[in-house]
Amino acid sequence: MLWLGDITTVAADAIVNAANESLLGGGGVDGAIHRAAGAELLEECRTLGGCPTGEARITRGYRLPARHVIHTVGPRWHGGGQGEAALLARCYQSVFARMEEHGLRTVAFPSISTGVYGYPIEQASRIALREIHAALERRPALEKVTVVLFSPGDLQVYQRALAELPGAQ
Ligand code: AR6
Repeated sequence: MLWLGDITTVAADAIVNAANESLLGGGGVDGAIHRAAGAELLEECRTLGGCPTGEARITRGYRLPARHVIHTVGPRWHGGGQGEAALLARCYQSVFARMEEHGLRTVAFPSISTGVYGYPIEQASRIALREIHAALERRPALEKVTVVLFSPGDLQVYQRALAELPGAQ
């Protein structure tokens, strides 16, 4: 379920992009996904008209090994008092809703919001794993969910959060 590496190399029905509301690319994992997928991804994103925070939009994967990209927009961290936790949870829920609509069974997530958007990773990891666990219980069509961490330190944080997740073992 937890993997250390580059999400652009993952072959799955979908990989998730931590995008911004424009859906027109950026730095971090967003930049890496657009570089690896090629210019056609940006062309398709231009047709979508953006995406509000907490929602998700689906495109093809183009040159990626993944068949689709599900773009979601995580919340920027403003100290935790502006609904950040609920918005982050909605990102995960929105991705699973798009998967169900399109009959997708396997997905890889990055750690949404914990880079440029500054969400503390200890808190974000607990929300991510709680939502993934809930989706695996509620959605029988869901086969495999991976979280791809980009540094050993981030992987350790998620491993600790997984060990503490109620009902996950
Ligand atoms: N594979 C897996 N994870 C990665 C990769 C990769 N190739 N590259 C970075 N990460 P971020 P955010 C990790 O900043 O915080 C963009 O400019 C990274 O180490 O990509 O949601 C968008 O356009 C971190 O743990 O996303 C938005 O403007 C995690 O991915 C803004 O950043 C998320 O970091 C979104 O910020």
